[in-house]
Amino acid sequence: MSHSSILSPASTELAQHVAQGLRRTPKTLSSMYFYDDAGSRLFQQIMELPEYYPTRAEFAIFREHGAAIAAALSPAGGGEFAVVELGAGDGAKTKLLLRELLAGGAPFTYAPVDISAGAMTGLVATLAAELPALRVAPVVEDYATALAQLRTWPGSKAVLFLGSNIGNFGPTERLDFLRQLAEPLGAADRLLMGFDLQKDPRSIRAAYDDAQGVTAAFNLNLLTRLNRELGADFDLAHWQHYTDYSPLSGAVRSFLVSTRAQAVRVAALDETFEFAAWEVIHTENSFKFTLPQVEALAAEVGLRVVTSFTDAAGDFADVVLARQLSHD
Ligand code: AVJ
Repeated sequence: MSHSSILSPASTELAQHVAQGLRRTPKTLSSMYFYDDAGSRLFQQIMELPEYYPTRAEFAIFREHGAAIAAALSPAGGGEFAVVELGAGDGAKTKLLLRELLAGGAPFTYAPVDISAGAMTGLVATLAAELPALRVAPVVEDYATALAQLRTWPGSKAVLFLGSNIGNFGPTERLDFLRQLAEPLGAADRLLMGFDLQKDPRSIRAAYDDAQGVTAAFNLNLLTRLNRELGADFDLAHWQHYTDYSPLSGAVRSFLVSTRAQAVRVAALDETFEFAAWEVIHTENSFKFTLPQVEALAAEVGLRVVTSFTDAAGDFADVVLARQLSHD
C-alpha cells in the first residue's frame, strides 16, 4: 500500500491530527474521528445497549415533554424558522420533536448536520418515508464548518445539540464552543441542549464499558480507521479498551491501552510511533453535569436557561437556552 503520496484533504487533516496526538505525552486522539461510517453504525448499536441509558432517558423526555419543548423552540410570532441539529446521527429522537413541531403548524426547515455521509443518507431516507411533509436541508460537515455557515443563516433558528454531545468537550473547549454557538443567536432564537447528569458512578462507568463489548469495538474502530485511511499497522490483538469515571471531575475518560511494548508505523506520515507496555492513547472524554453546573455554564457564555426538562429518574436533562437579556 502506498499512502504517503496522495491523500484527500480530509485524510490530510486526519494525518496531521494523528501526528500531533501521537507525538505528545500522554498520547491522545480526538473522539471526533470515531464517526466514520463503521463508527456511526457502532454508535447506533451502543444506543441500543442495556447499559447505555442516555438515549433512552432523552427519548423519555421527548415522549413526555415533546409538545412543551416544541412550543419553547418555536418563534413567538409564529414565523418561518430553521431547526438546525448538530450531530444528527440517525435522528431517531429528533423525529419525536419534529412530529410535535409539524403538529404545532409553524413553518420550518430541518437542517441536520452530521460528519458521516452514510448516517446522513440513512436519515434523509427515513425522514422522507416517515415525515413526507418535512422540508429537509442536509449538511454533511463537521461542527466548526457548520457553525461558520450558521452565522450567515437568514431568519430565526432553533439549534439542537442533543445526546450530551457537549460532554465530549473539555472545560475550555466547551466554553469556546458554546460561545461560538451563542454568538449567531438572535433574541428570538433558541438552543436545545442535552446534558447527561451525574448519578450512581457505577451506572455511568457501565454505560461506557458494556458487557457485549460494543463500546470497546467502537473505540478500537479508530485504529482500524487509521490502518485503512493512513496506512497504519496497528495490530488490534495488542490493544484494549479501558474506561474510568471520576465523580470529582464528572469525566468519563476512555483509553486505548497498548498491552505490550510495540512500534506502529503510519505510512501516510512516514513515521513510526513507539508504545511502552500499558501506555495509553486517551481517545474520549464524556463529561457528566449537575443542573447548577449547567446554569453556571450558560451564564458564563451569555446564555440563560429558558426552561429545562428531566426524565423521571433524573438521569438526563434537556435544556432550552436563549441569549441573556442585556440589562442596560
Ligand atoms: C455521542 C458523545 C453522546 O459520550 O455518551 C458512547 C459517545 N462514547 N459511548 C457519549 C459514546 C462511548 C457519546 N456521545
